[in-house]
Amino acid sequence: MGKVKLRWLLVIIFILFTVFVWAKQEAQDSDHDVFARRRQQLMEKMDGGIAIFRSTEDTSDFYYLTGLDEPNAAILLIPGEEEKYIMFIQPTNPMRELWTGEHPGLEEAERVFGADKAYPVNEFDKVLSRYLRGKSRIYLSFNDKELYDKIIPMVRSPYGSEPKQIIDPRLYIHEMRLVKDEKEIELMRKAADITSDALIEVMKAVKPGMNEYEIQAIIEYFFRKNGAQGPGFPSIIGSGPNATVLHYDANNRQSQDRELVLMDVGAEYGHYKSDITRTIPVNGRFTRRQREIYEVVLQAQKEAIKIAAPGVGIYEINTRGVEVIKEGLLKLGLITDKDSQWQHRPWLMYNISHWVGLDVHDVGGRGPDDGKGRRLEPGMVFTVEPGLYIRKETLENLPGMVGRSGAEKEELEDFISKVRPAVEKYANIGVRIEDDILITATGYEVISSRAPKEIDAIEKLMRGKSYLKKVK
Ligand SMILES: [Mn+2]
Repeated sequence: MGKVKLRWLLVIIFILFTVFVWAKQEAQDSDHDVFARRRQQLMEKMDGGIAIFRSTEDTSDFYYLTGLDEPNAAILLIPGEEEKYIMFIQPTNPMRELWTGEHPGLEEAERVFGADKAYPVNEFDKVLSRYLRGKSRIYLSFNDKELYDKIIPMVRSPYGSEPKQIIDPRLYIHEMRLVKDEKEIELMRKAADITSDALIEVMKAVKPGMNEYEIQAIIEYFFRKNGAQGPGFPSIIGSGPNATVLHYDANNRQSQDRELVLMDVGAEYGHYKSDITRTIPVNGRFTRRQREIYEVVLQAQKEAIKIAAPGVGIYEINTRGVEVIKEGLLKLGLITDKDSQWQHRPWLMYNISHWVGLDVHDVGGRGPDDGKGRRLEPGMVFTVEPGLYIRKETLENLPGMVGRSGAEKEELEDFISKVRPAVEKYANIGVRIEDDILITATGYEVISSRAPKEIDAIEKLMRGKSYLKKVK
């Protein structure tokens, strides 16, 4: 190769390298712009003063504002000041990193995370009391009791500048977290895709005799194989009677032929959670009774999702789901009166929706107690997860369960004797179907729709091949 050619080659390599470094820097910058925008938005809502957050408490709020995932860090936000973003972080320490790996330090706090000034976290108390002086409003989470106890003596005399107000900033942050931006939606889609794919794989692999923890291991293997950090919450794998236990997570029972297995799982991707439930027959075929219960739950779930749109209240989703559940229960003989306020409650005892995001039960609250609740807006993400849980013992416990609804003793006894045959028939059947719904400008999108939930689709998938079936 001639000298000239070599020179050109070097020039080209240099240009490519420069572009690569620049693109990488750009990507990092835009990632951190999101967090800077959120801090700015919060500071605009603050009425002067100073806000204090620690990563040890309200971890998701802390991450939402900083993009920093460190167990021992804190920040101050001081709108109107020259230095308005102060970060406290563990300084880098080569000896410690030998054990724990690399961590961002003071330099990264400013360069990468955009702090105007960074201090070692062990100087927090000393430095904080200086920044507190003369501030009439302090924003701090009432959830962080330790910080609260620390602040009160600091702001008392002798400085003579006791704050006029202490305000919980979660009010503002949770309102912001409720509506997801494009980047968040992208991460949530990815989390839902990974979870759906894991459910597809496990449907192919499940067979009678498989232990609940084995099913859990398969799902979580596919979570990590496909790039998730892992499960975003403890996986619930309930076979047979365990499917009727809402938050069962012992996951150590061996499944039996002709049983259902309920899998309530969710991968975490880039700090965002998904939350999907599928209920399948371990041998690949629903029995007639399982099918009857399943179809009621599926119908209720689909009907409830169908009404989702901007302006609809989150409670209305629940009301619609419960309405369909009641119609089904009446047909199956599990209730005697469709208009009863309490009869369905032994079989479905919770509200069928919650927000999802950085937390699996995400913040934001259910809104006004006006029968409609929080009105949906584009960018909100929530679950729709009706279920039916038929336990024989429930009839025995019924007086306690519906006691507060005001049903009379005779009314209860009459109900129990009338539904007992149906309860015996469907005993130990537990079904829950859960998807993650994103509200769009015109309606909704089921972001977990990739995981099949129709009976035919599940049975077809379960007849498919899985290399995991060969493993003894
Ligand atoms: Mn859920």
